[in-house]
Amino acid sequence: MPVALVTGIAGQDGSYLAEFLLGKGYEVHGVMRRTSTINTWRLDDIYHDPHDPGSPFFLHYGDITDSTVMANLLRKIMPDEVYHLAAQSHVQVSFEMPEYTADVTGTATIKLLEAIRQLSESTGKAIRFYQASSSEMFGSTPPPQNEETPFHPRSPYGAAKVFAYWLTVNYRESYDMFATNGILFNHESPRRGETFVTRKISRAVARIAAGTQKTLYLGNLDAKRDWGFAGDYVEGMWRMLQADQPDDFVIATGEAHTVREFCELAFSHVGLDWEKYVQVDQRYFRPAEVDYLLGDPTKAQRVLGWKPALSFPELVKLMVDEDVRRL
Ligand code: NAP
Ligand code: G4F
Repeated sequence: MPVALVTGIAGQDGSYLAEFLLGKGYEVHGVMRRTSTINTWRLDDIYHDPHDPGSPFFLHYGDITDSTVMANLLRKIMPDEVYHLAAQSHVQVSFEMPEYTADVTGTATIKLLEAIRQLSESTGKAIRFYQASSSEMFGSTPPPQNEETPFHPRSPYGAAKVFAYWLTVNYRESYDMFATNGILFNHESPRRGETFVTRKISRAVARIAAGTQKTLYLGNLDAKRDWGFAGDYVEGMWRMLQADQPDDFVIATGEAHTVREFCELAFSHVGLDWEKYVQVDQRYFRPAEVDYLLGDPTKAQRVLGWKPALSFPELVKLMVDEDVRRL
C-alpha cells in the first residue's frame, strides 16, 4: 500500500486529495494545526471513526513552520509521496501579514525539503515531493501563462510562492530529488474558504435568496481568473508524482472569466439580477492587483494526460446549489 503525507489536509485541496488518494488505495496521513474549535468539516465524509484500527486515514497535529515536528513525522510515517499543500493561502491577507506569510508559505517549504533530503540520505528511502505552486507567481506577466512564462509576483503571497518554487527546483537539481511544482490556477468548490471571491459570492447568493442578507460588497469586478474545480485539480497533483521524471506543470482550464461574470451567473442561477445586490467597496481592493490570469495546460495534457472535467457554468452552479442546500 503506497503511503502519502499531506500537509494542509483540512483545507480545500487537502480534503479532495485525501479522498482521491484513499480511492486509489493509499494509506493517507494528514498534518493539521491545533485550533480552539474543531476544524475538520471538510474531512467529515472520510474521518468517521479515529479509533477504527483498520482505517488507512490518519491525522497528526503539526505546524509546518516547526521543523522538529515535521522531521519526526516524516521519520515515523516514511511516506512514498509528500504533498505540501499547507500555506497562508489568502492573497489579500498576505499584504496585512507579509512576514508571517513569508514564514508559512515560503520558508516552511525549505524546512520540509531539507527534512526529506536528510531522511532519504540517511535511510535510502525515495520520497516524491509535490509543491503547491500558484499562478499568482505570474502576477502582472500577460496571459496566456505556461511553464516558460516569467514570474512577476504582485503580493507577499506570490513572492513567497516564487521562493518555494525555486527551492523545489533547486533541491531537484542539487540532490536529484523527485521534487515537482504544480503551478495551479484558481480552483474552487463548495469547500472553498468563505473569504475567497467565488465562495463569498455563492454564499451571499444563497443568503440573499433566503432573505437573510441584503447586499454583497466586493472589490475589483474586472479581475479575470482561470477558475477550475478543485476535485479535478487534485488528480493533476497525483499524476505529477506518478510521472517518469520530476518536472513543473501548469494546471488550468484555458478559459478566463471576470469576477463580474461569476456574479452574473451565480445570481441568475437563482433567478436574481446581480446588479441589484452587488456594491463595490474600496476595502476589498488590494495594494497591487493581478488583473488577468489565463493558464495554458497543454503540457499537463500532453505529458500527464490530465484535463479538467467540470466547466465554468457547472462549477458556479455546483457552488451556489451547495450553499443553498446548506442554508
Ligand atoms: P486552504 O483551503 O487555505 O488550505 C490551506 C491549509 O493549510 C489549511 O488547512 C490550513 O490550516 C493549513 N495551514 C496553514 N498554515 C499552516 C501551518 N502553519 N501549519 C500547518 N497547516 C497550516 O488552501 P487550498 O485552496 O486548499 O490550497 C492548497 C495549497 O495550494 C495552498 O498552498 C495554496 O496556496 C495553493 N494554491 C491554491 C490555489 C487555489 O486556487 N485554491 C491555487 C494555487 C495554489 P487551517 O485549516 O487551520 O487554516
Ligand atoms: O478569490 P481571490 O481572493 O483569489 P486570488 O487572489 O486569485 O488567490 C487565489 O488563487 C491563487 C491562484 O492564482 C492561489 F494561489 C491563492 O492561494 C488563492 O487561492 O480573488 C480573486 C480575484 C482578485 O482579483 C480579487 O481582487 O477577485 C477579486 N475580488 C474582488 N472582490 C475579491 C473580492 N477577492 C476577494 N477575496 N474578496 C472580494 O471581496
